[in-house]
Amino acid sequence: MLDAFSRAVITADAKTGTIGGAELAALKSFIAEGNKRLDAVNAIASNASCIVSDAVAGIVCENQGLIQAGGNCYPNRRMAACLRDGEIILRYVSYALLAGDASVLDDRCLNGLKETYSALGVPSGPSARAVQIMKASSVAHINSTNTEAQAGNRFRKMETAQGDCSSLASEAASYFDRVASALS
Ligand SMILES: CCC1=C(C)/C(=C/C2=NC(=C\c3[nH]c(/C=C4\NC(=O)[C@H](C)[C@H]4CC)c(C)c3CCC(=O)O)/C(CCC(=O)O)=C2C)NC1=O
Repeated sequence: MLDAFSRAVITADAKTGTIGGAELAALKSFIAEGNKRLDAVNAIASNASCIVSDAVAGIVCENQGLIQAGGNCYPNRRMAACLRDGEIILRYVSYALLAGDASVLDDRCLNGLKETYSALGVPSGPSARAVQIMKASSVAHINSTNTEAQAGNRFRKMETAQGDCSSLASEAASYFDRVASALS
């Protein structure tokens, strides 16, 4: 498992080089923006059960066959496994965002997941769709653009300093896209 720092080291070592100006500048900004990153991780982690249950409710709403006999969220044992998988995926995305590197997500969550899903008959379309809904919701939480209209009585605004989190939001989005493409 790598993070932004160890990634810079192995990249330099692979070229038998020193860690140069561009890498140091990137790490400097990683540190300078560190509090924002922690807030972004917290925005996901503190809202995880809401983000996951909303995504799974969404795929069931769009595809009711999932909870009927023969569907992969039926019976409750499978629904529970599905919700648990959503939590697992979101947790690894939050680790990747904390580390500033996708390797923890790749190695400990995505490696072999597609094969596991196809062996168990977990459908890839709804899985990828659940990941996309978690992405949209997480990005809204990071950017603080979530609204009462979307969330209803579960609406919750994080008490963070307001600022530009767009690059962290797109970094987080890229980890969700990574999950979706690993499953397809
Ligand atoms: C550390 C990383 C890690 C991951 C990622 C993981 C995933 C994982 N998901 C599984 C099952 C499952 N995953 C789902 C998920 C879904 N079904 C749907 O229709 C939806 C589209 C989707 C939820 C969004 C379901 C229903 C099962 C149970 C399938 C079965 O037993 O028939 C299984 C098989 C074993 C089990 O049931 O626990 C694994 C290994 N386990 C891990 O340890």
